[in-house]
Amino acid sequence: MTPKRHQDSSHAFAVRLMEHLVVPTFVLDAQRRVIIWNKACERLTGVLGAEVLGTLDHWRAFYDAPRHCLADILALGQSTDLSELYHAHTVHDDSSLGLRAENWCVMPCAGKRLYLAVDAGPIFDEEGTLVAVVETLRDMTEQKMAQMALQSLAIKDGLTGIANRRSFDDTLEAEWLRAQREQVSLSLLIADVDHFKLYNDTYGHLRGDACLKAVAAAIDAQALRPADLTARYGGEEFVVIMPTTDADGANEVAERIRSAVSALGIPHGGSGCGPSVTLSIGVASTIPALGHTPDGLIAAADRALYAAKCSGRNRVVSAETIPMDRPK
Ligand code: GH3
Ligand code: MG
Ligand code: MG
Repeated sequence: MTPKRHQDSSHAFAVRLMEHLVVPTFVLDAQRRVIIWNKACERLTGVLGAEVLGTLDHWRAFYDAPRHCLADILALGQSTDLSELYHAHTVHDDSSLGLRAENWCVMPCAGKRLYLAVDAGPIFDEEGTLVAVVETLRDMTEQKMAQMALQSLAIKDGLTGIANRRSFDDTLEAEWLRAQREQVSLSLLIADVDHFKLYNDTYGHLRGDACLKAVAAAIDAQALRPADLTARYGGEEFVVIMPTTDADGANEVAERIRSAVSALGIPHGGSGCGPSVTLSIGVASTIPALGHTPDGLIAAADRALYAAKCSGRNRVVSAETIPMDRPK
């Protein structure tokens, strides 16, 4: 075989190898035109090589509006765009290794949204000039969905779907420190379903669960600011953290919540304590002083709740001034 023929056949072999590689792969030349679009890439994207070869249209396989893919970013040397364009990304210390990123892709031709892990690697000639960029793709959708489900399980209450006790503790700690730093008000309310033991005894535990779900949704719907957090504190007790909200604002929210739950009209008459399910609510607000912990705020809201129970239930009581007992 002559050297020329040998070169031709090894080039043909390299192209065939790329074509049949099980990893979805496409290659751009230095002008970012598609020069290889392998079969696995066709299967993943639903776009045929014939539709994109020789064009700058590879983005159409992944997104529904023009934008750069990772291979373009590498070819253009614009890695500063990565955080804007990708959900997650890594820039290797050694630039010859290229770029790595992850993203949710619309996949217009495949007809399903996929979470793709993408590597873009540069190919240089003997002089060190960039001649092509290879982009390989991995479908990570299942792993991403499983990870998101686990994350959601860790922060959500299983019965009501609102935040759980753990996210309440974490959020209160974070908001406390922020309010302390910025010296702004932080408010907390604790709501407790009135005579709920009697509700369970009268209507059964399953209806009790359904009642808690409805009450949680009604409370959550009234905590309107994006920064507010509604959580299940435990049993039939719910909490709302209201950052940058003073006592007046917090009392308004609490009254709205009380009235919304009462308006649900969940019958509680059979138990002989009122026509429908109601809440008692304790509210506390403070501008956190240095050296204090959120425990004082919780204790104050709890005392206000106790006062609401003792003074007849279905009401809001505010602990306007909070004696902060224990510095850290
Ligand atoms: P009060 O008006 O003083 O708050 O009276 P209460 O009966 O609501 O208070 P108590 O603390 O005596 O009862 C709370 C009840 O909440 C008892 C418990 O069985 C019920 N409970 C707690 N968690 C759940 C739950 O997840 N599902 C159901 N169905 N009931 C629950
Ligand atoms: Mg209770
Ligand atoms: Mg109760």
